[in-house]
Amino acid sequence: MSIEIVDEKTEVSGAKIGIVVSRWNSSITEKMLNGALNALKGNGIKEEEILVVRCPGSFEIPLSAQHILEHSEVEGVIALGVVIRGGTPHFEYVCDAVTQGVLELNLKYQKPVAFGVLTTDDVKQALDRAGEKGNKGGEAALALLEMINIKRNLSSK
Ligand code: DLZ
Repeated sequence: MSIEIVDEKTEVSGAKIGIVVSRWNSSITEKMLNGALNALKGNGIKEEEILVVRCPGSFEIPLSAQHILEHSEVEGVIALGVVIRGGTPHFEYVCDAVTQGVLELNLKYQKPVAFGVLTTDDVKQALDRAGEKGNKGGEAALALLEMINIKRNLSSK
């Protein structure tokens, strides 16, 4: 008997990918978008296979991602946003809404929607996670590619 291992592989070819990026805190979300694009292109995704949709704020991310899933042929979506506690009186509500919304899309469409939404105490923390000390947009892109590979692998059985 042999053990089959389906593990982290991020190289993907021929996959259309959607990215929804919030314009709120756009100087930070655009850095995350660059991180995501670099990670995709570095792992076999061609520019013409990437669809980028910008939306007003993180609250609008789930519906925007749903539109992408409904109206395009993507294999998955990367959700990018930044919610900063200090500047957001209803921080918990926005965070809960986007987190729950993204989770529901994953299960409803059975396609990965990677969660690249920063929820931070201040701008400094957000900047650190958007390029100064790693890039969560790039990390979300790699998570998405891994999930696409898991699905491809298991659906081919
Ligand atoms: C209104 C608002 C506030 C105060 N803060 C943020 C934030 O830190 N990050 C973010 O992505 N969006 C924020 N928004 C906008 C909401 O997400 C949403 O776009 C508006 O409430 C309109 O529905």
